[in-house]
Amino acid sequence: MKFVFCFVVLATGLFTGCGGGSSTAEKQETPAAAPSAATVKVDPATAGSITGKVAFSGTKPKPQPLSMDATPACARMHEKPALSEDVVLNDNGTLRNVFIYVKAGLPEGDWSVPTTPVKLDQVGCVYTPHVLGVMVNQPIEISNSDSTNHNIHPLPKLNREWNESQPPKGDVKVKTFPKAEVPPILFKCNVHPWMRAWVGVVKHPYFAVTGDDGSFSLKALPPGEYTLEAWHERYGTQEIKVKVEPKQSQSADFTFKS
Ligand SMILES: [Cu+2]
Repeated sequence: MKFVFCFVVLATGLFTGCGGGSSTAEKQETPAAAPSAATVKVDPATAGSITGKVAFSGTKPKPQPLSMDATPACARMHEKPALSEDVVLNDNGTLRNVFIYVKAGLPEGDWSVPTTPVKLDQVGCVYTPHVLGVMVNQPIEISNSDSTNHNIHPLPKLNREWNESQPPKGDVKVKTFPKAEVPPILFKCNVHPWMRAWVGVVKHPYFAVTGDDGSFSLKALPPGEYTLEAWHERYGTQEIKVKVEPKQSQSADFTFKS
């Protein structure tokens, strides 16, 4: 076995079956409030990584301005119209807002869930960030930085749908999703039809979203043969198979075509 399973005995707090150095072995910090019986531990002595980028080829779509005219409170928060983020191309020819995760190949078991929240804000009547990833049961803190009302409305296929308003600078909402869900969950706002965010929910920590250089990195992976999936809201999904040998840094590049 190239990785070590650790069995957490809740009643006593004892750990059995763990390799040496368990106190420093984990990258994930605090375990979830209620871990189940078998939590996967990754042996840092053999862990590897996958890094890559998401290129774009083909006809470049023109960024479309969002029409906020119907809501002056939103329009006046922008000197120039905000642009739709459904396709964002970076200067280096890569594609932003691609959600990448390990779809298959990880060891069976549960993964420690960080208690650190992932943040989703509403700024200038735009969800920020546009695409994000979170682990199953990891808290998502949703805030409203605007001086106008929003109505947060996720439309999951596997998790429970909800729909709640949030007043200007209102209290932060803390939400979780108990089931893994990719393609990511679409978040809408019932007040402002242009507002969209996408939240990918994964049961393990191996996911990333491409930013302004189109790159991604999945670290502390146990050695194994993996299927990576990259998802983009306009261009769909792609898969790559990647084999990670012990301590190896492997690369995997995607290309989306228009
Ligand atoms: Cu809104």
